[in-house]
Amino acid sequence: MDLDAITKHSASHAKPDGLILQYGTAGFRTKADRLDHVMFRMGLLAVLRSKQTKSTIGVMVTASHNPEDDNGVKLVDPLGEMLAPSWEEHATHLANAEEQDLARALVAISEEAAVNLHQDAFVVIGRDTRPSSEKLSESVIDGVTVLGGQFHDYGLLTTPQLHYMVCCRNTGGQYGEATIDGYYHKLSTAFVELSKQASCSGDDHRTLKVDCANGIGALKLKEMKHYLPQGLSVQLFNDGTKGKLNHFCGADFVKSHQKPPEGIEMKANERCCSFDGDADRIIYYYCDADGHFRLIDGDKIATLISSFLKELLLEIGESLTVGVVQTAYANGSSTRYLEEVMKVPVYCTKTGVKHLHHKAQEFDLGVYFEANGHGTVLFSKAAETKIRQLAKELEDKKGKAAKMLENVIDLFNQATGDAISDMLVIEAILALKGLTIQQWDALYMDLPNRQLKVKVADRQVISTTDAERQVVKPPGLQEAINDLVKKYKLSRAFVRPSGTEDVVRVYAEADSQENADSLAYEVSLAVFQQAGGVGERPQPGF
Ligand code: NG1
Ligand code: ZN
Repeated sequence: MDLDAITKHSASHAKPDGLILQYGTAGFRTKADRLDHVMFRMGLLAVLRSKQTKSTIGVMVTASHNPEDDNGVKLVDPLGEMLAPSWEEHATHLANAEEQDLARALVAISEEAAVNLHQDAFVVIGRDTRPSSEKLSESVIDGVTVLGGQFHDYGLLTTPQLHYMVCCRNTGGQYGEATIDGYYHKLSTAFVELSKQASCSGDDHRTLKVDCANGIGALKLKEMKHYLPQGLSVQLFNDGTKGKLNHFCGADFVKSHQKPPEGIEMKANERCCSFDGDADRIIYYYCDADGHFRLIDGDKIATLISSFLKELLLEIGESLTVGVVQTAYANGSSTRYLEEVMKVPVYCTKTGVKHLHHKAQEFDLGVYFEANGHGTVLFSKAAETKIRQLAKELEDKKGKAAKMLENVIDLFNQATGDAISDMLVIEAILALKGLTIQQWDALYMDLPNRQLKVKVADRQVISTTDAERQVVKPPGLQEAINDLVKKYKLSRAFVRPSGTEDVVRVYAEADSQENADSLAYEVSLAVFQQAGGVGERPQPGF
């Protein structure tokens, strides 16, 4: 390592004095103008990680569903997974080292992680459409080059597309070709093959309205349209030509406000969906005949997908295990439906896809979705091999089911949740089963719920256990929540410090919207009073 050169380059990406940032559930995320030094340093870190793993490492510049003037960065590990936890710590140390300590911090990481500095390094970079992203990705490249790493800059990509590229490059092209054309080709081929089986469903011309959150999803769906069959017509809204990124639109807005985005025309019973700013989340919705807005969230997506997979598994008759992984935010009705009606085992993990992903790897077919629409299906290597073998050898009903499962494997981005990939799987399933969006929605009734945020002086005063469903500290808060929950029917509530925002999140469910709202308000007040609330006290009503 040329430590002098690194120190010299770092001076032009100087860290603002005293700024401390944490590599959280989604990497680093804050106002874009505070991130230049972090980008440079993540370029450095990606090189070390690449040398250590002898693999290509990804760096994605995005702040997902956050406002337009935020930005962020995360590293992608060799098989397209999230960065390993020990390296999250290295990332935090490196980002927070003062200028004069940077070289020392780099050496310390190399030693601790036993990095062979003579090894070659290769880093791939992607970015979203934020105005700040281009300049910030140049700072990443600066970091990569000064440490002698080689790189390929893919420019504008969705987050899942970058995960895909990393996975392709590290599997010798087995997973797919590491180009944008390779991505479209892989997904569209699997989609066409799977949809072919739907010949008897009648409805051959299907329209889907997509709110692209004024983000990267719009650009990429536009490119992909040429690869999709005539049967599926995708109409884009909030395509970034006018509106602001994630502003009154996008999956996060729709899910948290439980209302349609601005800028989309919805007619009764039309199928609509929203992506988030970097296209790794998807939420469906429609307006019913009475004009009521109906949300179909990640839980209902997981339900649709797992019921389809279970049917196919029944056809092929192999004893492959299926598990669904959720978080505490999963609607109580979805958990009950999956366990009691569909008889699939359901597991609850902490918030953040890395936790869900990890748990899902324990099954042959692991379906994981956060209620906010981030998720995918993982197939174990053994299951994949078995399915591909049956698909090749058999021509009967069993072989047909195996072929469909094979298409599903190819269609899901198994490296991470992917709005485009999930959308195509959902569209194929609806067509195959001849289901309308109302029929899908009617699988079960969501319990009315409300999510709120509370500002406190230090959100870390709250600590939780039992997959974040119980508060351990501060003492007394859990008892207060228990007492409030008892006042309502079919009720449940929990609180946890956010990993991406400086707030405490409150979630409540009850038998009516009014009661869910009221419980959420009362719990927010308890948090405000017992966990050091700051600013305005929570107010009832929304
Ligand atoms: P935090 O801010 O820790 O709640 C949010 C989402 C997560 C996950 C991350 C990363 C909710 C309640 N939380 O985390 O599910 O997606 O952002 O983007 O939706
Ligand atoms: Zn996202």
